[in-house]
Amino acid sequence: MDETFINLMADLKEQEVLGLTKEKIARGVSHIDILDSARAAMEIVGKRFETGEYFLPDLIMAGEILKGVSEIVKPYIKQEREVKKKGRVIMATVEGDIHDIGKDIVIFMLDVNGYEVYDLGVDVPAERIVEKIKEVSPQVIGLSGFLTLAFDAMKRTIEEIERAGLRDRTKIMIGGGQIDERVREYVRADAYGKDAIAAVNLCRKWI
Ligand code: B12
Repeated sequence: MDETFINLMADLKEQEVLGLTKEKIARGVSHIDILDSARAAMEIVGKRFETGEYFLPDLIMAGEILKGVSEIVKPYIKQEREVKKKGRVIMATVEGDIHDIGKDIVIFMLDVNGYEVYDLGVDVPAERIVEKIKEVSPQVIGLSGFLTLAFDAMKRTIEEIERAGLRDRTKIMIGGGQIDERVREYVRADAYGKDAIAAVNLCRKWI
């Protein structure tokens, strides 16, 4: 891992981080190395947010930088992993909820761990998720939500999946700020994951 990179990213120096990422790729530095550093930086950002040193716009900025880094690095990962994708995962923030930083971190982690992720975005109605399941037959569906309001949207989504007769073919994991085991029971998902690492572990277990 590269301390300079980690510190620049934790300090939210977007241009420097993106420049350094391109420079590393050009020098042939492994994408695993770059992404490990990015992950370490995001951990620092999370801690600074918890302790009140960072505020909401900083979090959004960090999410943007992470997106930028992964966009630069992704084409190189795809080349290496095209033939050996481990499985298909649909990810969405449920209807009525537009929080996507947590979802995008999960997607990023699944992606770099070799899963084919279909990102449906935010405020996604149950019907769109059902359509996408029919289209790509994922092994896992990940529903994200940060609002209390998201509980019912998740419940409805899972009911729609059941109604379409697709529930038995897929595992459903949920996560996001307010989500816990009680919510999992309420919405009848297969598992709750507390963070992106948990999401990767669930996919490993299920696929
Ligand atoms: C950033 C933020 C926003 C940003 C979102 C930007 C974006 N692009 O996402 C903006 C400013 C847009 C926003 C808007 C609103 N927000 Co807001 N927001 C937050 C905040 C501060 C941080 C959330 C976040 O991104 N955290 C960072 C991530 C990385 O944290 P994380 O939870 O550790 O992420 C991990 C897990 O959640 C997990 N995970 C996430 N998804 C999934 C999915 C699966 C399948 C798995 C396994 C795991 C998993 O993995 C992630 C990575 O490790 C929270 C407060 C908080 N402390 O949570 C409020 C918060 C969620 N918001 C809140 C509210 C009320 C709103 C608004 C309604 C405000 C308003 N009046 O307009 C709107 C909602 C609009 C809407 N319809 O959604 C409330 C929700 C309260 C509630 N009980 O419903 C909170 C809790 C703030 C509060 N204390 O009041 N918000």
